[in-house]
Amino acid sequence: MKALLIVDVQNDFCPGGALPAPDGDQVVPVINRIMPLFNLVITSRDWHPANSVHFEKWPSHCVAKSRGADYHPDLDRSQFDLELLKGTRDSDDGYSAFEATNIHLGAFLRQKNVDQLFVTGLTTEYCVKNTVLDALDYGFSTFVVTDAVKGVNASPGDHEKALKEMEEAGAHLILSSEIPDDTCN
Ligand code: VGL
Ligand code: ZN
Repeated sequence: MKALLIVDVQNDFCPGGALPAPDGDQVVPVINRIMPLFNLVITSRDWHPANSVHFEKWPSHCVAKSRGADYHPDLDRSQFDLELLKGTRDSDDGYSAFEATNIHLGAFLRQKNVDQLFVTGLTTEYCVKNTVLDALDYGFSTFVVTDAVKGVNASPGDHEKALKEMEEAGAHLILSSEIPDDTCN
């Protein structure tokens, strides 16, 4: 069975937010369109305490319960099956959805017999990449939906470089239009 993972589509990673991917909001209509192709939809959110060593590296962002930590307002929440929270401690971890602290994602996916994981969201170089590399380590067949991920691009080309790293690690790069519809809904 296949599952969709939506990483950190939060206000702070979108234009106007604290740590924006310049085109971050553009993933929202793509993700809304593909959600019906999945029987299992999982989201993650960066969910930091107000004081965290994480903010020695980054501007303050996605503080738990703040507006910046909310999902982008246009993201369709009606099909979410599981919501993960990560980066919840005073530490610099939580880049990967597999580090969520409210549920063990790897064990959950195995229990649900997920073998193919389709990853979307923000941001390509950090949380998407770390999530995809962990998914590969867990042995999941892992797909990066390239028109549904966006990077911060602090240096031009960072997004493409991260896509290449994920592909070299064994991830499949696909377009949203190539995802099979086998849900029998
Ligand atoms: C992220 C930097 C710091 C991300 C989170 O979601 O990609 N990036 N915290
Ligand atoms: Zn963060």
